[in-house]
Parts: sequence; structure tokens; C-alpha cells
Amino acid sequence: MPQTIYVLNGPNLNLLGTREPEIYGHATLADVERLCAETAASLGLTAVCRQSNHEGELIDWIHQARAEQAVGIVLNAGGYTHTSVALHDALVGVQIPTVEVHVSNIFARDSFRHHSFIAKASFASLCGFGIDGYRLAITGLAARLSAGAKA
Ligand code: CA2
Repeated sequence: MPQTIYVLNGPNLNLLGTREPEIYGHATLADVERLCAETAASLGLTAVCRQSNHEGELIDWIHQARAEQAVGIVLNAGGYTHTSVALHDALVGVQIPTVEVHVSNIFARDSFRHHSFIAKASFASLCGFGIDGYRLAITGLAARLSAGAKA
């Protein structure tokens, strides 16, 4: 059976491709989820893709990832990145290798976007690659999993 990864997108990422293309590009959330499914499949993984505008639902899915024995999480927590101790705690609680992703370069934007509560609970963070960041995150996650499996 293929191993499962969870790809979680937080608040307002359902609006991708509809506004602010100069920051977020033209691709939609459906494009992101297709890219993730294809990338995961090419690496022998199954991607479970979810998006929510609600912090608690994201936390429930992080817990569900552990219950379902997911081997990795790719998380774009949207605006909760910069505010959510609860999402940080959920990630620390489940102990699943996590990659943080942002479509935009958060460090080239407002100073309130420069701090991430997710980064401390992640083994890698990617930002500024547009939606290609999700492909890079899944590829890096798979490489880490296979390096761990060989160690
Ligand atoms: O760059 C990213 O991926 C972000 O996580 C996106 C969040 C933002 O709060 C983070 O600082 C960085 C916001 C997502 C909003 O997405 C929209 C997309 C199109 C139109 C409006 C909002």
C-alpha cells in the first residue's frame, strides 16, 4: 500500500488564482492539489489534500494524519503561520515530519509575516517558489523519508 502524506492549506488559500496574482500567481487551489497528487504519485506516495479557513479543523486534520499513520505533512498555514501556537503544538504533538510551504516570499513582505510558529515544528520551510514550492516540499519530504528508511 502506498504511504500517505497530508497536504494541508489554511485560511484564504481557497482564493488562490482569483486575486493578487502579483503576489500569489494565477494557479488555483485545484492546480495546487493536482500538482501535489501527481508529485506524490510519482514518488510512490498518496497525497490527502485538505483546505480549511478554520484553525480547529486544521488541528483535527493534523491529529487525523497521525491516526491514519501518515508519513509526512506539507503545511501552508496561511495567516495562521504568524499567529498560531495551537497549530505549532499540534505538529509537535503528532511528531510527523513536516515541511512548511508558502507561495510567496514571506520575508520580502510585511514584517508581521517574518515570524512563523510553524517553522519551529517543521524540518524544512520553503517560500517564494510559487506553487512549485509544494512540488519541492513533497520531493524533499520523500528524500528524507527514504534516507531515514535506509539509516
Ligand atoms: O505565501 C503564502 O503562501 C502565505 O501563506 C499566504 C497567506 C499569507 O497570510 C501568508 O503570510 C503567506 C494568505 C493566503 C491568502 O491567499 C490569497 C490568495 C489570493 C487572493 C487572496 C488571498
